[in-house]
Amino acid sequence: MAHRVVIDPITRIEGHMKIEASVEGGKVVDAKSSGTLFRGFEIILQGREPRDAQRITQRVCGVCPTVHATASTLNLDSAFGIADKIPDNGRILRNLVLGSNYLQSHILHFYHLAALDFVDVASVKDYSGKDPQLTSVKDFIQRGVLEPFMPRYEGDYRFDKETNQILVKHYLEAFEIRRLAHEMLSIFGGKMPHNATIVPGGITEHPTVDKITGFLWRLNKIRTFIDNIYLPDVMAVAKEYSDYFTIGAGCGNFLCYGAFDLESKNPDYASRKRLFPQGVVFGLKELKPLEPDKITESVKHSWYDGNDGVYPLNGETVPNHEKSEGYSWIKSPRYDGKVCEVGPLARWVVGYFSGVKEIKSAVDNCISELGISIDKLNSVLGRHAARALDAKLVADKMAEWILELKPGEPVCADYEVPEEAEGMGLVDGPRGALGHWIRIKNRVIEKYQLVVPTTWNGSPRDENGNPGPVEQALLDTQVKDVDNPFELVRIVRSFDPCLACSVHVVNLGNSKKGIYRIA
Ligand code: NFE
Ligand code: MG
Repeated sequence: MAHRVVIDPITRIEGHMKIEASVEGGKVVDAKSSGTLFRGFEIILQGREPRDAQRITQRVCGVCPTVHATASTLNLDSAFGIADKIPDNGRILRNLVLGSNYLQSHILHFYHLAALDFVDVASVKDYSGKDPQLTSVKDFIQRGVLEPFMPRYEGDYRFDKETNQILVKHYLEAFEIRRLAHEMLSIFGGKMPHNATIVPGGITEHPTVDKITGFLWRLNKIRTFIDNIYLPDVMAVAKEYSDYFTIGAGCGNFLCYGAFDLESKNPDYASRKRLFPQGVVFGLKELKPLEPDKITESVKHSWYDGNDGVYPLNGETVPNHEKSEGYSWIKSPRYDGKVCEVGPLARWVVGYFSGVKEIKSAVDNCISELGISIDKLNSVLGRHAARALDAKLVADKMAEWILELKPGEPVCADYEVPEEAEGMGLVDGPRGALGHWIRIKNRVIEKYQLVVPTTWNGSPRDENGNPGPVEQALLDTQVKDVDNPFELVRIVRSFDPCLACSVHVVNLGNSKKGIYRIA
């Protein structure tokens, strides 16, 4: 008989996610991923001045607000007819602000969310050195004050004591590095989270020599951390836990909208030249150009009323928590009817198949050092490796881009808000493909739709019964102990899911909802 494993909530991710898996004979035979928060942003935006979109949609998430600023401004640029008018300074500064957020987000994910699946923090109780940070962690652990590290599922921790202690030290150092990334973002973004400067037409901040210098020294410290600590740590995990190159394979289709504009004269976001190119790779074999008309959403198993297979701008957000077939607040986006994974791995697969030189050589070096074939990247560790390579490439490129800024030259183009228009903004954020769509009528928002990266990865089954990428990645996984399913959380966390920042469905009565074991 199948054993039902429920992990609710999944911790060390952003937002509220529940996983249900049926395990039979030690193997996952069925899996369901649910978003347990309602996102009401599309409804909140109706009837507002269009430029509220880039302020309000950033509030979707405190971790990746910058890509919402980017997607919503690309969306407004296209609706206002100025997508080909952004000055180079504006384009580059937008890239630097978005890149700063990529770096903090990837370092956050590896060290503060996922690494403790592989690193035994409890080893610090035997620490015998003099580092004040590790001594204080040791003190906490010895006094039994274990949060936020415990309780946890007990993983099959494989590093020796010294290596675990060094990795915990890196966990602590990563906080400082993320602070630098936030400061760097704030130099041209005003603040983090929720920057104030990315606007239709470009950006409101001007480059000056002192701002460039302040940005660059921080960036160089972060690059040193990525080169000397982050990448080697990911490789160490990859070597010690190499079986995780065969665990957690997803649907095998990879979608990327591209990111970091290298030109601003082509108004078509599906073909504009970007650091990460746009495209779709099916079955890790066939590269196809991105055709936005093929993006649809379905709600068959989501708590919404509406039709299935609908282009986002024609979609609706009509919540219905009573729907009997529903099991998630996440909709099911599909590309040409197919389930697609998005995120750093998708970016790197599409970049690899597109023949981007830096991407190809970094992937080839990585797989040759690990002694694996390219198809093994479709796995838990492949996602971690791609994220680390992503951080390195973006950081190195930022150091080049910042020197292309021209102090004194324009940062923003003029525009008028049209009476009626439609727009679309497509760009990859840290977690993958993000789309915003707008319809303006009488100079206000009539319709706004967002399809976010975790909507793709965390989606429930569609109307054809096809499970979403996380659900597919869980299928067939061997679970040693159904009461301690650490294999499953390692898979889910490799996607870096984010279900954050939406309107909670609350019961204002004080009734007990359930008893949760947090792990
Ligand atoms: Ni809230 Fe996000 C990113 C976006 S994921 S973290 O990256 O958009 O759904
Ligand atoms: Mg949506």
